Amino acid sequence: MSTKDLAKIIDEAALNAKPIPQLSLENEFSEKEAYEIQAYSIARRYQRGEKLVGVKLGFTSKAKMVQMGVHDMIWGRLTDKMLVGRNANVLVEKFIHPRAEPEICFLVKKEITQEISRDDIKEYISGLAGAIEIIDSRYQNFKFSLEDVIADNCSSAGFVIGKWHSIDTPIGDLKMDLIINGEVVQSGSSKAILGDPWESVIAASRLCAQYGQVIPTGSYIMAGAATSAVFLEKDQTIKVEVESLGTIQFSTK
Ligand code: OOG
Ligand code: MG
Repeated sequence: MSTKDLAKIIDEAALNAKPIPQLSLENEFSEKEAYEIQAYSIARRYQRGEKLVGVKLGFTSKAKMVQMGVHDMIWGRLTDKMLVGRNANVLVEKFIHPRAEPEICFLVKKEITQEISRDDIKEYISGLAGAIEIIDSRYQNFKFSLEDVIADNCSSAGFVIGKWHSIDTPIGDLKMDLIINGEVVQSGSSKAILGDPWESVIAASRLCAQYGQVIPTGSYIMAGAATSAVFLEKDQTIKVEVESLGTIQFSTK
């Protein structure tokens, strides 16, 4: 099957919240082709009127790589349809088997078209916030190869952004807790994200430039989770508490 045909399959699985077998079981495709499938599947979303609002990194922490059995960093695209408002009440049936994870989000001040360095950060980034990502693999049993998950837009399904803070806020080693119905279910540090979440901004700039994806002004960069992700059920309150950055919350129904 062509990468375009595979993109249709993965897009429809997401659209209908119907899990599919791993694409790689019946089709051989490279990492480069996996990104092509992702791009085609997102193009289908754009055709339905969705807009690109940011990019995300995945597997930037050891905890996530170990949980999912993969070995490399990946990136995906975020659209306006995935943005979940703070304190929103989200219908779990919209998803296949959603999980939540604690993240840090950055606000892009100036379009990024090439790899940037630490010295460029002030020019390109205007804010940072605690965040929650909702991931939802379109593959049965949340099981995939690295190529599969890239093709599946890195399981992207939703994200909630907390209040913006100054980029001068130290974020190198902040406690990050994921709390479900009042119980701390995951606890980690922002340090788990590539040793320092700012490294995710650099990595996003490099990877997006490599694949010809501009990171637009006003868009978001999600750094990747600091801890493993946890399955969601209905009637839950999901909170992420990030030291210095406050609490981000939503609920499920
Ligand atoms: C892939 C997405 C990984 C992260 O923050 O590491 C990711 C998955 O775990 O299904 O979003
Ligand atoms: Mg994530």
